[in-house]
Amino acid sequence: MKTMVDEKTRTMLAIEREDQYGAHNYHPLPVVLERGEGVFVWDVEGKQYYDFLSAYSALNQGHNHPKIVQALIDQVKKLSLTSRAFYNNCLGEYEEFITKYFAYDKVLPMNTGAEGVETAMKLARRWSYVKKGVAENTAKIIVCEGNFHGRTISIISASTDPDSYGKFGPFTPGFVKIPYNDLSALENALKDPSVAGFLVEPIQGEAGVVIPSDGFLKGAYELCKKHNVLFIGDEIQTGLCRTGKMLACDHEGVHPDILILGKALSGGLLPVSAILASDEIMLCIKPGEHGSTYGGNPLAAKVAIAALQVLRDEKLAENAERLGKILIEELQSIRHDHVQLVRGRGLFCAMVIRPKNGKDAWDVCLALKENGLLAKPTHGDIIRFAPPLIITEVQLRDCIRIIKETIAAY
Ligand code: IF1
Repeated sequence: MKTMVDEKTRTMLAIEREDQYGAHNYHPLPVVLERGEGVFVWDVEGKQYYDFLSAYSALNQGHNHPKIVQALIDQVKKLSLTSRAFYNNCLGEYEEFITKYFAYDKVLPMNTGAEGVETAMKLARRWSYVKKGVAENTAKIIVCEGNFHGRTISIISASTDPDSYGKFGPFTPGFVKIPYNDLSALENALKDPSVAGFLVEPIQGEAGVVIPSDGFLKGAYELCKKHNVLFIGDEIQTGLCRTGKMLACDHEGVHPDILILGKALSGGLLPVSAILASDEIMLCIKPGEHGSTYGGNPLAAKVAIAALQVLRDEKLAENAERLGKILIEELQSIRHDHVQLVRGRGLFCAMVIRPKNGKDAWDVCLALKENGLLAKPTHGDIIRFAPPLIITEVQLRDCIRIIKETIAAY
């Protein structure tokens, strides 16, 4: 029999321990998870929750998808890491699989999303010097206000969020910031002949699921073509079926010159990222000019193949498209002082909460947690709702009920 003190102690012990020994670079919701399966997670008290964050879309295939776990287990027993000093028998198979899967000539495998973005930045600069004729060390990359591409020094140099870049200077030069979803601002910025690339999220995730106007992505791509600039699609969060298509760029038929993938590329089992491009672009980087110890390791190769197969075999884009319509429609039907607006595409959704009586999105997430659903606010007033894409309609409607009841009780 667990007493209230035990329950409090078990959760609080874990939190206090992290507080004592871990850096304070996060402020997590006060829940301590110990198990995950599919759309569910359980905390150290054994309480079950719907995971409505999916580790920021790294768990599109759900927690511990059996097929992806099996691929990991089978490979880890054989060979997990060789470094790229030697070949291994998995990388070529993965490279052929993923390049054909997304219709590109080449892939450069990395680990975290930020490494993928950094690699894309380096490749765009290199291409501009080698192919476009930009004077060395003058290349510029256009980015959008409100972007989130990671947390390295060069990536935060492109950020407009003080929480990301504040007191981390000096910054990497060469970034031009324009408003998101603004084709005239983009056209103006593209007039600079030293521009190498336009780095953009097809939907801005961290900014709060900000969806551009219809035609923005297509228009941006065409402007980039007109000015011989690379369209660099950061699909780390929006890709891999999250928005109801395999890639968010697919909603407008845009094929990025450089595609950046991460997160669900491994189904949440280990960090796997990648950039894909044509030979003309990718072969601007020569042997020994870029890489990483773990980049393209056999384990990541096999896990990524399985993760991509699951997306396709289980038709997760179609499921996200169909259930996303239900989620967004149901949440938009909520009439409450606290709910300012709901927006989303596929199962990538956000609710903007109007603070009231000193309570904000954080308080709503605490109440949702008590009711068995985990979500996390971003920028104080926005709650992101992004369940694993394997969720069933019955489970989704149960989550909608929880969200509606929680808001109503507010
Ligand atoms: C954290 C945010 C989301 C990303 C896009 C690159 C990366 C990310 C579009 C870098 C990563 C993560 C980082 C994680 C929380 C989460 C996040 F809140 F930070 F901004 F999703 F919106 N491009 N996003 O979303 O990939 O290096 O993390 O593998 O830093 O807390 P990473």
